[in-house]
Amino acid sequence: MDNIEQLLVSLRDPSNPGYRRAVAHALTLAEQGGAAGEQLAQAVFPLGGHALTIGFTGALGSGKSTLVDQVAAEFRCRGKRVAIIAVDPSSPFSHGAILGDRIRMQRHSGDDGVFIRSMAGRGAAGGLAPRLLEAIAVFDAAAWDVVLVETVGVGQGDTLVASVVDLTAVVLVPGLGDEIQTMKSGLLEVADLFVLNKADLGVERLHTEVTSMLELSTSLHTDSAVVPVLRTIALTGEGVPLLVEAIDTQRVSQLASGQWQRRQQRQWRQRLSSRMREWLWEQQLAPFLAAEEETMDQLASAIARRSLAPELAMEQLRNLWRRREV
Ligand SMILES: Nc1nc2c(ncn2[C@@H]2O[C@H](COP(=O)(O)OP(=O)(O)O)[C@@H](O)[C@H]2O)c(=O)[nH]1
Ligand SMILES: [Mg+2]
Repeated sequence: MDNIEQLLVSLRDPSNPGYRRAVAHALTLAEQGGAAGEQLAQAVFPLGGHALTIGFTGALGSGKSTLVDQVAAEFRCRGKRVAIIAVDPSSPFSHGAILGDRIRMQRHSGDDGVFIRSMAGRGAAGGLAPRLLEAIAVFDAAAWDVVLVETVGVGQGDTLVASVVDLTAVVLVPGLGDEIQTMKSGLLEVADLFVLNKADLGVERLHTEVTSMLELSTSLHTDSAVVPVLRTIALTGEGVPLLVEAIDTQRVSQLASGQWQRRQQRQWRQRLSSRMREWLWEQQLAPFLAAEEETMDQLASAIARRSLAPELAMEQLRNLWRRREV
């Protein structure tokens, strides 16, 4: 199946017996990157642009997996084909959590309209899987209507998911005591929807806090759509149909206002910049640093001995760089 053309044909036809295997294979290629991954990415690009991608971010244990499972079920009720990407925490302490996720989502096994894929979060800053975007593009090309992405749930990296998905749902739960903290770390800026999960435990106070925070921020961002705040009990599925309704409303209103298109353009700009950065690093900076390893060692040791200021070391490096470029 290493022939990309052939793979594409199988990817386009869900009724083909080899379809799921083709999707899995394409995902693996996309994740591996390299020449084959790039060839695939280029081939699937024109086929995509149809899937609705939704990121779920929030603290570990806030119920993201449980919620994603319910949201998937709700989309299935509406006749949509749903792909789920669970970004695994690469921490050795989290194996239990991953296993838990698998068990929770097992009820979809046997449903051809659901495809679950785990991706390792290793490597990428903030714990986001490095080739998440490419994996989403594969699902998109393979005619999945909805792609749900569950993030790791640790640290600032969770806001990164917003750079790869259409809509970001921030999941909050009562009793963590750090609601305000969470808002400060950038989640407020990326949220298209707030989900107050574990509503069975009482989310009145949390709701008030989030609402007042949103009122403060909307006075600053006047061109953004209103960010809805929804209550769910993921354990039972309560509130999930309303959440899916809100997702759809958000999509429609952002498309109408142009916010959707502006975000896509912004995302592609960021991706192009970061690819240029990577390219420059690989082509120029990495070979330069490798060639100047001895100089780097000498400079570093001089700085460590405090006989050279880092600024002067930088000047020397810049001079070396400029001379190299001629
Ligand atoms: N009480 C209550 N517990 C929930 C709810 N949703 C999820 N949980 C529980 O919270 C725990 C963590 O859920 P999980 O989906 O693994 O969270 P994740 O780490 O964010 O993916 C599990 O024990 C769930 O059963 C809810 O709405 N109410
Ligand atoms: Mg989870």
